[in-house]
Amino acid sequence: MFCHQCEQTARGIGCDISGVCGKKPEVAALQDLLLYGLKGLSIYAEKARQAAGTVDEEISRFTIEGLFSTVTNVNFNPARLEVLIRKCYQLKERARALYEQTWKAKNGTDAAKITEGPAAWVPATDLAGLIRQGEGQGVNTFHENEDIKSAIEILTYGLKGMAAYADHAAILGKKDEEIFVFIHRALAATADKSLGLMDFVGLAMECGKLNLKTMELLSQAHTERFGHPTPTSVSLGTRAGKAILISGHDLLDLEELLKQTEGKGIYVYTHGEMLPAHGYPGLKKYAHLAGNYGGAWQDQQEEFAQFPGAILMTTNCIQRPAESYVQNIFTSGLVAWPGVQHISNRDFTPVIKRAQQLSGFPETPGKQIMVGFGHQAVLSVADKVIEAVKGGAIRHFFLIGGCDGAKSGRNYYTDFAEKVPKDSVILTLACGKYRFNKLDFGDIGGIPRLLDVGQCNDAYSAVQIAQALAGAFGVGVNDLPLSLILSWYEQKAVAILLSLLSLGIKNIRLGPSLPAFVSPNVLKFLVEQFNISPISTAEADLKAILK
Ligand code: SF4
Ligand code: SF3
Repeated sequence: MFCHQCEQTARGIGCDISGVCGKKPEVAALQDLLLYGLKGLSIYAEKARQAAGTVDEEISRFTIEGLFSTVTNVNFNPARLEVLIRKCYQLKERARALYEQTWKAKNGTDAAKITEGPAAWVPATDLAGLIRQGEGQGVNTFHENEDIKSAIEILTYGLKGMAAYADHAAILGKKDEEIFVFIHRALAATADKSLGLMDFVGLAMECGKLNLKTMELLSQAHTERFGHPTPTSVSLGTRAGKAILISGHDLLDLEELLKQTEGKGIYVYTHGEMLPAHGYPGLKKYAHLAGNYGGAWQDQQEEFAQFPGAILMTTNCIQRPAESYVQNIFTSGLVAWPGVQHISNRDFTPVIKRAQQLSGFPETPGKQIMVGFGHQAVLSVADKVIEAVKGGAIRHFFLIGGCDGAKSGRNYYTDFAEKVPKDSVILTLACGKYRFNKLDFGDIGGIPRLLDVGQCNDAYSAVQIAQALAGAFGVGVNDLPLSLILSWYEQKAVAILLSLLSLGIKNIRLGPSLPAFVSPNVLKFLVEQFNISPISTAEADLKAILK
């Protein structure tokens, strides 16, 4: 195996024996094969669309589900990956038939056969054969030129992240054909050996633009269903009673769980990226949505072992469950771990039953933290904010956000937030916030100094806030007293980074380390075009920013 798609990749180079995340070589091979199959599917989906004007929605939905299944910490189950791979082939053949039939009907001749590459791929008949096929399709086969390979990888990981958000939006009934068209076109391009470096750089920028659109769609999906988030205090204490912990990003799973647990004496706690759910009127109306438990994903083995109830993992990021809680944990959606019970169709009966068998919590008071500062909430007090900036009460804004992870270097973000001067405001989003969201930052004339904008996909909200402020001051976003201090871990962060770059946002500081899949020349290009820089120390970076 060789995988370096995430930040914790072995030695900062690549996982080649087994994944630091727990991904075994056979799972890596199956994910590589699924991606390869999706390229073949995309080649025919694109051709079918050109010939027939459309492809059926199952093909588009499957493409995003397939991509999302290869994101870090989502699907570790060979059996479920095999099902996806076989379905991928079936849909590829359906797209091929649609293309060839339409071609023949229009032109009276047979369409030229594609005889090699992913479009011509036929899956092996058994799992061992699929693994062998996947072993020959890893990232190192993407291109022989190091820089082109790097650009293809950036595009691929951006597409994976974008697919995750498109899937969340589609689950809530929001779809956009333009997004599907782009994903098929871009995935097909990754297999096209005639394309050069700047083609992929262009596609990566386009991916950033389309990902912003995808996050906007998801934001609409969330706010239309659950209302706009409002500032809300969340308890870190516990309520006496049975308990369920829900993690990940899927708010529909949470809503269903809340409905199904209503009146059953069970309290529901949010974990990780589910924390912003407390800010949505349509979710906080459930009195048994009790509070937030634990930190970011990388602490789950310790924290889940101590959780006296059932645990539900939606979307990502699951880690190998310890023996002590493997009977208590469940997966939903695209998440899968071998031996962990999977919930289909949002019927959470097994989760509820398990929670009822476990002891639950005693009543324990806890600290309160604030969430719910989405773009509507922040922009409703824009006048106050603008006045505070003009009057000198607010000197600078820092967006400190992104993924959390296990590396010790991530203390930088805690350190940075603590050292931000008292006359500056911190905006945060995604699970990286757990590095500092339980600290007291106080306020500036009633404006909290720490504003939790939401999940990683709410980067859309942060962009809305930045653009509105830039508009109010009559400057560009790069001219605002705003600095972006980002942390990345998995591929959704790559998609968000591409969105920010596609908006022309410069001077981003990125850590805790730079992606292993960015070649020296591509990095040079990013530095020249966007002045991206790696984080150094909190003191030095703050000094440089505020000088
Ligand atoms: Fe390694 Fe990350 Fe790939 Fe897992 S996802 S195998 S940790 S690079
Ligand atoms: Fe975190 Fe996995 Fe990326 Fe949504 S939950 S940000 S790492």
